[in-house]
Amino acid sequence: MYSSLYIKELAMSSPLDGKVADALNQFRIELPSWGFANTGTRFGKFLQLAAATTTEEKFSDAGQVHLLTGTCPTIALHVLWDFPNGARSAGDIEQFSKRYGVQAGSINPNLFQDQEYKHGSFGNPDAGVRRRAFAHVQDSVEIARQLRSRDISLWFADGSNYPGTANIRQRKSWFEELLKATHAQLSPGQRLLVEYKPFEPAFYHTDIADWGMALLLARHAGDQAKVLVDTGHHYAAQNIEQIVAWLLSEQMLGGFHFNDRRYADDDLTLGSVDPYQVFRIFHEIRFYEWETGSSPDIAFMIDQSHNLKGKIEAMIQTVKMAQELYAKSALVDYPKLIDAQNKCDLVTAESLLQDAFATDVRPMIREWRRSRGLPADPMEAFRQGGYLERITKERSARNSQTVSSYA
Ligand code: RM4
Ligand code: MN
Ligand code: MN
Repeated sequence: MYSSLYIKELAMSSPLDGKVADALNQFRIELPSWGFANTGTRFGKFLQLAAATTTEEKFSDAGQVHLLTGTCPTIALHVLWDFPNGARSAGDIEQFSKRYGVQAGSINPNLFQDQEYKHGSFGNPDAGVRRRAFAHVQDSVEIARQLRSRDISLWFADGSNYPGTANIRQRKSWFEELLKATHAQLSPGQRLLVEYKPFEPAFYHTDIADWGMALLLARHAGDQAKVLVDTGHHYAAQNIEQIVAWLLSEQMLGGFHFNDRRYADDDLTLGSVDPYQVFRIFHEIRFYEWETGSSPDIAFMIDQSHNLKGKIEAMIQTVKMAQELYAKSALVDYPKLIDAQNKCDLVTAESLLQDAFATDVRPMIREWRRSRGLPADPMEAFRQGGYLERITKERSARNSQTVSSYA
């Protein structure tokens, strides 16, 4: 027999349940193919026997995460790493999508690994290297078209290490020219996402160092270009949600690369260091949607490579955390918030965010999962499911042969 108090609590919690369920029904987050392969730090790799060694295995692992969470229908692909035969690999990718139930998501050209790019790609003083970089981006747009992928996501390692060694204005104009030329290659439904990063691997200047530079370049390129915010690509203490609010109001927010960090671009698990930061970002997005009645097209993506945690577990943990924080952000009472803001009632306004953040949404999420035929606890289901044991057996020989040294 339920006590009347319990029944009262249930009835009181139902509007919250509805808000959480609506938020989770909307929420999708893209997995990075590179997050399933062996990666490391610049000092070396710690090899995992279960890590994916082929593009097909990356699809298989991403398929597991989607199967258990129902929230990750797409996988971001890196052209150099996932398309060994360039555009000709697109057919294989389509097969993998069918086999493993995840579609190709954003397409990421690689403009930083080849020897030619030692001094940059779009910003390289050598016109031949710039042409080569542009040709690679053109191929990437073509790959995206073949796979019906909407977003081409550009991150540049371009920059310089010492004052006076690069003509910053000249490089800016090369970027303007080539991003515009890239935009001209897009089909109507496609988008160009421009990512920024203040340092690393270049340590004196990077050509697209912050959101303002990315915004100017995207505007110059054309209507289908938007800014991509990688949460790890900011100086410590920077107010990322303010950047998000500004990009929303300029209708220039294209997507996110989510990860957490303690110091710089650490690529740690989302929400592991500062979950309130991510909650505040989600809040700005939902508040904007509520106030304007619009639903901006924002690609939520994970950009994390875990070299210590098990890769699939770390992704499941990330997706669970992302869902929790997104669901919490759906609990902010906007009419009350606007009223408190207008009256300059600081404590009430701030508390509305804090109360939503403090709500334990996990029981509601478990309920939502059950209602969708998903395991109530995807991590537990993964640990019980036997997938990890199977892939460890299948892949360990190949993984133990991989070179792990840094130099
Ligand atoms: C960069 C950036 C890019 C990612 C590369 C591998 O720091 O975050 O998005 O593709 O790393
Ligand atoms: Mn990124
Ligand atoms: Mn990064």
